[in-house]
Amino acid sequence: MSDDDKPPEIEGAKEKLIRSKEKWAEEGRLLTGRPDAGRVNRLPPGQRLVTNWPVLDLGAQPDVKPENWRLRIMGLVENPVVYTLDEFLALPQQEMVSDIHCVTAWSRYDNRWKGVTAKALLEIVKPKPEVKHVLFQSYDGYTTNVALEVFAADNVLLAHEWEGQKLTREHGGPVRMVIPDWYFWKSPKWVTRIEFSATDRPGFWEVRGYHNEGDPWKEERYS
Ligand SMILES: Nc1nc2c(c(=O)[nH]1)N[C@H]1C(S)=C(S)[C@@H](COP(=O)(O)O)O[C@H]1N2
Ligand SMILES: [Mo]
Repeated sequence: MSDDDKPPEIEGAKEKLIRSKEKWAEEGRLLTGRPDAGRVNRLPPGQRLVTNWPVLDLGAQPDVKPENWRLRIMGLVENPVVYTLDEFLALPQQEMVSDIHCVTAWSRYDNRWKGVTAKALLEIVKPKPEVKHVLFQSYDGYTTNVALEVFAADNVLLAHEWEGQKLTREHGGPVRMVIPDWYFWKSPKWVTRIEFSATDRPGFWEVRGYHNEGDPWKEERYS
């Protein structure tokens, strides 16, 4: 049977199919490796998009003067460090764009952060083989926890700039964590201590009924 013999409507359908597959390829649909890889829908279930940037805290926004800020990275590591802000800003810097998903159901797209990648810090401090968890402590007493592999993701940043401006006090300046793959309660503001540990220690919200992980695509909101 030659091509000319095929009914025209079947030819049309095939074209359509090919075009839709082509579009999938362009969008990278069905690619895995990152939780949001190739997602056509960027908005996780139960979330609504906002264009403002809500502020969430425990009722206090610590006033950490740049000269007083310290970041201590400790626990089961080969090279524990304590950085002043100047020392931290002298580390290799990177810009990254990511979405925020808050467990209170707002999401904010395309936040441009600048800071030091978690990957870079891991290379400096070198966690020991038995490390499985990363525990954070902040200047307001807030704590939270993530698995080592979550901290080690390519898109995790210790940020001191947002949209080209110094990170404001209300959003966690001088320096906050940005862990875009998890709900934002896992991204501590005013961070001052990062501890590498063999055992887990649930943080402020995790002991108050929040999920120990926090994947917005799985709606890991509450435990
Ligand atoms: N130190 C500290 N970090 C924190 C919090 C906090 O209360 N204290 N709140 C968390 C919560 S619940 C959210 S949703 C985000 C809010 O960040 P934003 O205020 O910059 O939007 O910060 C997270 N990090
Ligand atoms: Mo939150």
